[in-house]
Amino acid sequence: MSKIVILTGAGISAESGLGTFRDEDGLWAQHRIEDVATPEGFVRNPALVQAFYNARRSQAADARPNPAHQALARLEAEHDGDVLVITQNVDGLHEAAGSRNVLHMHGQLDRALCHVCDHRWPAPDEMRVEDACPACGACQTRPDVVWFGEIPYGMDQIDPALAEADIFAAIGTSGNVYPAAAYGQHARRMGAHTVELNLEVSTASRDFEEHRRGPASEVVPLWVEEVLKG
Ligand code: BJW
Repeated sequence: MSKIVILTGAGISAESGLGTFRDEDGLWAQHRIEDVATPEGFVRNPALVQAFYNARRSQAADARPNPAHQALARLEAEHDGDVLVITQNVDGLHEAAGSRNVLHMHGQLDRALCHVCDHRWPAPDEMRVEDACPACGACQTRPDVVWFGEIPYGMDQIDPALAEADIFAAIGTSGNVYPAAAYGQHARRMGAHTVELNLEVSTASRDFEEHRRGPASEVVPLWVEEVLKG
């Protein structure tokens, strides 16, 4: 039974209407990373950070999965083996499409985290600076997302999954952010067949043996069809 590991990035959700980070009109063209995606930025101006994530939570709540998310859910349902989706995305579109084996390595918009006691709970639609943690009462609650300088989630599951993968595919990610940017190279060294599906050449393209260029909603369903046919 073959094992398939898939890394997804913002590009897979772009056709669902959610902005990417580093494309020309992406989030980092409108917001400074240091202000909204670092623990230091949160300490400096928590209201700005909460407003940034409240707006994204609201957009994500309105978004619907596209054919790429749906194709990965079909792959999990129909493949005679393991399928793990490691997503860098904080939206819930893989789950909305029906994927069950999903690891959110950069956290989730619909979860809240207490900066003081590490308690986690479902985030309200609007998080506010003055919200108290339901466990310890401290007023330092934040979105449960992984900022620069923080350790991503699931590292203990990801390394063995990459080592055991027969196929590793990266979809819609620019290869600029570590550790995810090194997964193609790592999986290939460990013996996986590596495929990149992206609109364009990425920083990590050279680490992949096979490339499928085009919008995720078109190239992912075609690739899934081929994998299922064997
Ligand atoms: C389409 C498409 C369509 C468009 N169809 N494709 C120096 C050297 C090396 C590393 C470091 C360094 N200095 C610091 C570091 C580490 C740092 C890092 O990588 N920095 C880089 C800037 C160099 N990393 C970290 O700090 C991480 N932690 C860490 O390393 O801890 C240490 C440790 C690790 C492991 C074990 C033990 C210790 C944490 C990184 C956290 C990143 N957080 C963010 C924000 C999350 C919350 C939120 O969403 O706001 O994660 S930043 C942002 O970038 C977000 C994304 O998940 C991440 C990746 O972006 P992604 O998904 O690739 O999006 P884009 O926009 O970049 O690319 C979109 C792609 O889609 C493009 O290629 C398009 O072509 C394509 N596309 N439309 C198909 N329709």
